[in-house]
Amino acid sequence: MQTFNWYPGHMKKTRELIAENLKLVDAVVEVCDARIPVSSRNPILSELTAGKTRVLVMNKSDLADEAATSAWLDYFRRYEMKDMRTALALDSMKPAAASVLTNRLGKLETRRGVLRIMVIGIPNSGKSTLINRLTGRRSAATGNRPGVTRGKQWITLENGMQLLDTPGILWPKFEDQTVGLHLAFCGSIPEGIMDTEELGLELIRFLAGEYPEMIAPRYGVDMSELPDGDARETGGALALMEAIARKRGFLLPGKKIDYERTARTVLDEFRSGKLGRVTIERAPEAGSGHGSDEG
Ligand SMILES: Nc1nc2c(ncn2[C@@H]2O[C@H](COP(=O)(O)OP(=O)(O)OP(=O)(O)O)[C@@H](O)[C@H]2O)c(=O)[nH]1
Ligand SMILES: [Mg+2]
Repeated sequence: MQTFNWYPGHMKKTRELIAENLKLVDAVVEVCDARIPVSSRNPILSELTAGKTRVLVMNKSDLADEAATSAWLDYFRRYEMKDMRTALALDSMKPAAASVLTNRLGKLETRRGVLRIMVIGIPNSGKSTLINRLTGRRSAATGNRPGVTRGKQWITLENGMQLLDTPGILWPKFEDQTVGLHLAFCGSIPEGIMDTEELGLELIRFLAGEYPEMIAPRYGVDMSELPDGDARETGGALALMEAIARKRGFLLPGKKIDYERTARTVLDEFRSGKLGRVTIERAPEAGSGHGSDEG
């Protein structure tokens, strides 16, 4: 695995922006990605907002495994309720997300008459989409790539509640390369930081191990006929990737495999949910205590 890092200057600025504005708000809504509840939670943000009332939103729950999401909600409620008021799963693409969140936020207390909330999280987790869902219009710019929001933006809801949208931030050093890999799978690290072919291969390897019943029929591949055995190993995953390419006709002149196109297709189909609901990181088993379990 290549090593890579992602912490451009604007993320350092955002960190300062969050620190400066924290005293103005009653609570913080942290938006993470329900498919990767470990890697999509920025430890810097947890540190910065310690002591503040926090609401955790597991967003993009429409793309995640439902049972895995419930297990995570249980876990968060059990182990992280110190200053976290609540954890909830949302699909910000659906109108219902608005009332679910405003009901919860409406229960928070404010010292100023109007409730002020800061929305924070990693890039591409859906912060601006969620804010637009609450306002019912396109108040904040959104996009299918990380780094869309570039500065702070206050938005006022009809009920008077004020929301502060912030740019998504990562942290300077990933403690573990799988964190970077999972963030890249879910599109929270810009294209080009990681090699697309390698990223696609790693995703295929993960899916072959955890969701074989999903990937094999989707691409019409019979896993037992793969020449290189276990698709959970790199050689086997490469054979699966090549089988997918042949099935889809992703070939270059001379019948060479178009790895780049195959990788991009599997990544896109995973990210958009066409492959089905996938949770990459599972909650630790109840009773196993704290700590994270990279799935
Ligand atoms: N399927 C699904 N897609 C979502 C959901 N929420 C947001 N998206 C999509 O995720 C992408 C990123 O959304 P944004 O709202 O721009 O994300 P952001 O967190 O504001 O990103 P930055 O401003 O870059 O930090 C967009 O393509 C949204 O349509 C969700 O709940 N489900
Ligand atoms: Mg945004």
